[in-house]
Amino acid sequence: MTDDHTLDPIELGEEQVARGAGGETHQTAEGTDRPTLTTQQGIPVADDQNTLRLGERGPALLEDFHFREKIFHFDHERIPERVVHARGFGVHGFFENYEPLTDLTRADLFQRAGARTPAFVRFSTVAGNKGSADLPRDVRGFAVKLYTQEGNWDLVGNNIPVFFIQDAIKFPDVIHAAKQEPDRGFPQAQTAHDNFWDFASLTPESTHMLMWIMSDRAIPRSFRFMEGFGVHTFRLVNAEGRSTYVKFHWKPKQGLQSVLWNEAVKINGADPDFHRRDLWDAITTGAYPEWELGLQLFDDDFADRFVFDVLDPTKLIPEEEVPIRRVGRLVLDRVVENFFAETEQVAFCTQNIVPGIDFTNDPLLQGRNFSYLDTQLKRLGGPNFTQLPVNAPKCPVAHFQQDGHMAMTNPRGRANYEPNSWPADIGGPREDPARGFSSYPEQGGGTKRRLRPESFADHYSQARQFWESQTPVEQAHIVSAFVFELSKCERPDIRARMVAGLRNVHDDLAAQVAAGVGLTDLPHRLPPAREPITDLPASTALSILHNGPNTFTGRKLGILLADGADADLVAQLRAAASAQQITVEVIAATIGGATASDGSTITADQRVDGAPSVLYDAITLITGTAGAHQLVGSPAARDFLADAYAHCKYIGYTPDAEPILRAAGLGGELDAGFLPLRSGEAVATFLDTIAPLRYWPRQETLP
Ligand code: HDD
Repeated sequence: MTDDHTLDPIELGEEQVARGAGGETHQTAEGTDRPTLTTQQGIPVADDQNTLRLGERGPALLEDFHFREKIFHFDHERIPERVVHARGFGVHGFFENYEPLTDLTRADLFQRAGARTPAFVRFSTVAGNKGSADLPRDVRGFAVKLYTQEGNWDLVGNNIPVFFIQDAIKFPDVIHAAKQEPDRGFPQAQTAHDNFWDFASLTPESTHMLMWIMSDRAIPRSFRFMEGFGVHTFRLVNAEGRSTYVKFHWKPKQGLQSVLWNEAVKINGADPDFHRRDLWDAITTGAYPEWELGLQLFDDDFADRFVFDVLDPTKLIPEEEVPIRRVGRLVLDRVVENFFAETEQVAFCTQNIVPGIDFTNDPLLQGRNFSYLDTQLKRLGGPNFTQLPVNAPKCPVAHFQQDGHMAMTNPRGRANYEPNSWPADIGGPREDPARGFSSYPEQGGGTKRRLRPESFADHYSQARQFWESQTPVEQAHIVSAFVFELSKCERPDIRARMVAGLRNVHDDLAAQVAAGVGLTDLPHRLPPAREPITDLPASTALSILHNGPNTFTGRKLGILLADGADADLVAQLRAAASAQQITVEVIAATIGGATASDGSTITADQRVDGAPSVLYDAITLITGTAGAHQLVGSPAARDFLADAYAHCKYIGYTPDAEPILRAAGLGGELDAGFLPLRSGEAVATFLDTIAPLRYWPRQETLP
């Protein structure tokens, strides 16, 4: 400190040196070149530590423009969070087209094999506010902006192929019911409360989606391991104007994977940023996640004979009935430079489609086409949000729209209207009927009415098909999720009404949920609007476990280490893991690590009480005898193991480590999910064995 109480530059840490936008640089006391701190007006700042004041202990002066600008700007940093999908994480990438699809669509991005289209993808949860945790039980948004040469195409989808409601007019109701209750402002980021289940149990059309959100689809292990769906039926339109119906799918090359509910609860505490960190780590280490774009293509004949209405967004088309054609890949390979500029300011709008793609009359889609544009005005403050770099098309833009808040790219030339008779250089653009977007000339007409079509009346058959398509492990998880959520409802009549609705799905499900919430008598089933079909064939595409990865690649292995650990074994594990793009983290009683058997120090990435085993896909326990006894005394280490066991994870262990297993209550005969490890002995085989990710037979033996 100097006498006049200003900070000496030498005392400023790295982090205190503000980021400049470039500009003039100066030599700091450490001898490095850094930009000079300036105001927004570019005026160099001499002192950013003290306000301008009159006298040593006198009042601050209004004249201090730097202070006023700094505080003014800070006061206005926040913009309204999204009314839904507030918490999200966006990254850049590209879409690569496999082969020309000219027979199906004139959309530019599908015209050439190998053509790459830049993409921005934002994943999100729906109900939680911006600062909520990553792993509530919730739908995940999967919004893709494709910057094509003929304008931006936004495919604003979810990780679930159906929706709660059939008509957009019910959207405010379903969202109000799901989010925090208005009088108390909680519970946040969860549907486990009376309002949600009150609405859901009174809205039979939500039943199919309820099955999906009570399944492990709603607690994905990471954004990388989930599917995406465009949900609605859209149209592809080729150059001759022929239309083909299409449903869009994103298929993760990494396979599907979810966590268990008990893990999700703990992950939210241990690392509320679990999903965004995972994506950030994967991309920054070069393990770029990929999805294939799948098209389900069908015509009017199929639509007419399909047992459900293809315009009903609560229905899917089983892949077994209309197989998926994979037409390209989406690769996410670049993290954002600035979270606010990109992830917060990105504005997806379902009405952003390009020539060659068109809407259908799905009433949910039609309503969305109003809502998204409208919400961006509120959120981003004016009509020029399209000029923000993340939203701006990467193809030429020419129009007569002008002015408004924050106009940055303004039309040039004299004419700002058309028709006009000015020459081309100042007369502005003209429409082009041949190249421009034209809506598919669908026949319409009928009586003006508010109604729900009769063809939307079946609310249960596909919910039952979903249930019957799950493995027993997955069915058990669905039952527990219903029981958990309904047990949080204070009103018994809501619980009973929901169970009465589930009787239309499957009596096995209804009976198990009823037992779980303590209903002694199964309530009468709710009268359905239409009798459900009970013999739809099971579809393996609907199960996560049938679509697992069968490789540990891209997953995370935790090594709990203590003194006396076999250094060779750790080195071999690391090498084998790295060859398969598996992330390894070493966890120890202190962040300093442990002393290995050869006397070397193995440093830790995590301290055991900061890295519970829920953060890892499998664990290994590598200790010497003395080290094992040190860990026995650590509650965090015991929890680490007990949780890994209860979550059906594979546990590799060295023989000396057995005392900790016992201390964690894992006595008795160890099941086949425990894998003894010795250095030199087939470490790669260990990695192959843990490829199924969980040792599910254990679930049946757990209390
Ligand atoms: Fe929506 C955001 C997905 C129905 C109104 N929605 C939003 C986002 C996703 C979805 C992924 C986040 C976009 C982002 O990351 O910025 N929404 C869906 C899907 C739906 C759906 C798959 C059904 C198939 N949504 C839906 C309806 C309405 C809205 C029926 C209104 C009538 N959705 C909005 C919104 C949001 C939004 C209020 C909030 C923030 C935003 O748009 O940009 O306009």
